[in-house]
Amino acid sequence: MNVGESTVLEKVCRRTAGARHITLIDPAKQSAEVAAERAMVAAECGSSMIFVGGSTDTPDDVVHATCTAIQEALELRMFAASQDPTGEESMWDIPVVLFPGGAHALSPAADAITFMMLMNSTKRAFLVGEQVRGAPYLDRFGVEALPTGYVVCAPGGRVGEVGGAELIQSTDVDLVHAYALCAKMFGFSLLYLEAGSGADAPVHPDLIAKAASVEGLTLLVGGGMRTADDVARAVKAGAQWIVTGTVTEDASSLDELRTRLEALVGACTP
Ligand code: 1GP
Repeated sequence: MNVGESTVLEKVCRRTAGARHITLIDPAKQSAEVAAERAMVAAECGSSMIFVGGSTDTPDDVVHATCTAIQEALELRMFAASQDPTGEESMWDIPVVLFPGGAHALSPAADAITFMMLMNSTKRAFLVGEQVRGAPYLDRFGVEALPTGYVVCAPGGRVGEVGGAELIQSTDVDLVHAYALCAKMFGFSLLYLEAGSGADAPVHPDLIAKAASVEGLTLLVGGGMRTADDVARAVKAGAQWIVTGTVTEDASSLDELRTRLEALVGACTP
């Protein structure tokens, strides 16, 4: 699948040039109402997509409530903008995409899902097991699957532990290159290099650059990015989509969140 064949990816790529920013919202970390408020700030600041997920044990009703609250808030903002001659409707026209920890964390209210293989996992469940469990539900929901190779790099955090990942170290450039080639050969659209949520160091730029040298994949990078400099380094190395979550979760107010996200989104287009 290329970008032109996916309505969700096509929408994101039409919206902005250069690298894009994605705001990750973990439904386990706040109420659905607060999640929707945070997502609206993210959209206002220029995030191109909202990922919903992250934790490994969130029940699907919590995920569904969060997706629904975000979609309703986006629709309301879009309607309000359509009634206002100075309103920017397109600002609110962003996809809500599941970023699941497993087959339990699905919702028909999402526009799409990063349908992931944790490629460097040692556990069958994360290679194909959860995917087999989830596929019939996604088929029934009509949620678009975005085939994603997910590769966990050091330090890896909780996803590295729970996922049983053989972590990619910062010097493993040939290995990350092999994973990127493998993702392309499987026909994945996206390749996601993950350092782990809240990581004390983001994915090393050498790994990003080597993965980016494989054409035909959209390269996502996330984990441990907190500052505009972190984002700029990753973008310079070749990251096309930047995912941040913790900076949103630990902002003390919506104003602080706005300041943070404006800086991170700004750094995506140097
Ligand atoms: C986690 O890559 C994402 O899956 C985001 O990480 O929470 O560190 O921003 P942070």
